[in-house]
Amino acid sequence: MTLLKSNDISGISENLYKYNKSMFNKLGKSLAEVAMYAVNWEKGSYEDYIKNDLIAIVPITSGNGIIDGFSETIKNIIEITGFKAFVTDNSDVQGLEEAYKRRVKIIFIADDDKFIAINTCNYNIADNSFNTGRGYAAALDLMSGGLRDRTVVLIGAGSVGIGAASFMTAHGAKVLVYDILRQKAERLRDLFPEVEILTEFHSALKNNNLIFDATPAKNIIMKEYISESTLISAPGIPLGLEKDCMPIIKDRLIHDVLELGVVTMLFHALS
Ligand code: 2YC
Repeated sequence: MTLLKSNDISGISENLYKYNKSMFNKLGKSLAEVAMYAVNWEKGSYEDYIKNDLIAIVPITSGNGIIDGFSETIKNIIEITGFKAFVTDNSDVQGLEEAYKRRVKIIFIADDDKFIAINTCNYNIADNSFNTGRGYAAALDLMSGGLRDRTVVLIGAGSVGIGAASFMTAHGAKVLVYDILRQKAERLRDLFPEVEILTEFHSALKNNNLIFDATPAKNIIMKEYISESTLISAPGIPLGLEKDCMPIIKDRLIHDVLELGVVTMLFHALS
């Protein structure tokens, strides 16, 4: 998992309103609606939850320590969906105590290895990587008009790839998975037997126009793989596309640093 730096997230908060609108214009759904689709939300409108449920973010000082702006950015992303959220005054255990004393519904916490959201009532635990995969797969489904019977090339079989595969297989896509560590691709196929393992992904990228980049690698998607009909879901940083792909792929790309994954975590934790 790529560790964020403060300047990776510095521009997110002031762009949230615009980003949410662009998501709606591109996919016909807001960030919250894409997330609800991703987690198969069956609880009707979430307005009642907004009124009653409070969300806390607890800064965690372990490992590389607090990332300046991280908790505040998570708070702002949650609040763009309409929920009330706050960053605890204290970090770590004292912050957890503060959140519980304020009887919050969901607690977001992240150390260097895991980023989760905990539901204090039903014990749901939403993992950022798995839910980022699901949220981005739901976005690819919406951008493509539906993944049923379509082939998707999934590069990366880690937690993000597993989340993506769980959504895509459930929605009838034919998933071709490649991972530089074959045993990770085999582990993903154990979870989703209908998935096919690729021994290399270059020809698959040339012959298919739906791509999910679930790797932390740079520059693995070159412009010779991109056509006018290519659609790409590429969560997180670094972005796996080479720079000269951008004028070709244009807005047929779903990519952000944290936003869609965090909102999908929220609705998974609430569900
Ligand atoms: O400020 C804090 O509370 C820090 N402990 C937060 C550390 C987050 C580390 N994780 C990451 O940078 C990446 C993010 C892309 C989300 C998942 N991992």
